[in-house]
Amino acid sequence: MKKRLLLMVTVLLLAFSTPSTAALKIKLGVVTKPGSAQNIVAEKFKALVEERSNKKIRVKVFHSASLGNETEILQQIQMGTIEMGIITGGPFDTFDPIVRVVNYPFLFKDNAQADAILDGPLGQEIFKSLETSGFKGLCFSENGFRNLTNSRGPVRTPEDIKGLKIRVMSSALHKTIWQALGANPTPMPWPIYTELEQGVIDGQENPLWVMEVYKFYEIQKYMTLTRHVYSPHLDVASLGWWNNLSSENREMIETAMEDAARFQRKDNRDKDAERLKLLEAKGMQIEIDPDINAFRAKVANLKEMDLYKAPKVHALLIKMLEATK
Ligand code: EAX
Repeated sequence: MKKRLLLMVTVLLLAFSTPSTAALKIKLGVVTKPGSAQNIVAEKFKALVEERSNKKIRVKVFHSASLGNETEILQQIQMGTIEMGIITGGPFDTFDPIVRVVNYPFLFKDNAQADAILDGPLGQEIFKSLETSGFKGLCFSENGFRNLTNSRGPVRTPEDIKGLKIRVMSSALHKTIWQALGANPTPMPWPIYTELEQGVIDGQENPLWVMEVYKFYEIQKYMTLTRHVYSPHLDVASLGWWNNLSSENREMIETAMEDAARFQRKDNRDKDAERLKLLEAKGMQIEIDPDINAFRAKVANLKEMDLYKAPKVHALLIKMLEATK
């Protein structure tokens, strides 16, 4: 008898303790594999937001392009079939050319300057603009400063990259930069190991972590620390979905993403010195002191190009160039 009573009480308790609202489920897309910069942000965000919400918010990270390439992930976020993404600045610029402003060559001097500007009002102007195309920008995490690698020969000056077949991100800006530098660029979505291995392309450009995590040292003998573009990720949500969230959930998601981004930027930077040593030990020949002024001169007139012609894009570029002088 006692046992049956206990059972009934337990059943009742369980029935009434079931949360009245089901957990909020978030699908988050990244194009890279575990251990990559994007995945470190995504996993940290998941851990923080699930813990802080007592699992009332649940995040499923779809990695390694299982939801498509970055352009396709962005399209699905626009439609609202995916809630969030950690997406590299490059492919973003076809959705809103204002993103070209952050990818402007040789814009930021160093990490501290990039953080101060992207976390400040100029970064917010980019996110404000993105609302027009259906994205809610939460914050910036980072890929990092991009460097050139190739399998053809050492590169110290723009002369050395004449005709070099290089892969660039799906971005008109990145294609234009490499054309201006004298290379022969082809836009392709990530990943690109096979194309490099088979010699469809001679080179590519990415931050140091990529050469390590994707083992490019196996197939790219030469690296040049060009640091030609500071490459952020835009950590975004679907605007329609975002607008329907409770303010409590928005607050929780936004602060968790900001904390994840800060954590990842530091993590990425802390590891760079070791990465250089590792890549050298793996046999890469690294040019640490290229003729940056010669590279700069080749892209000096980019700001006058059509890429930056839209009035709001041009206005922000001018402010950004002023702020980074
Ligand atoms: O993070 O496509 C690219 O070159 C990106 O930098 C890639 O997602 C690696």
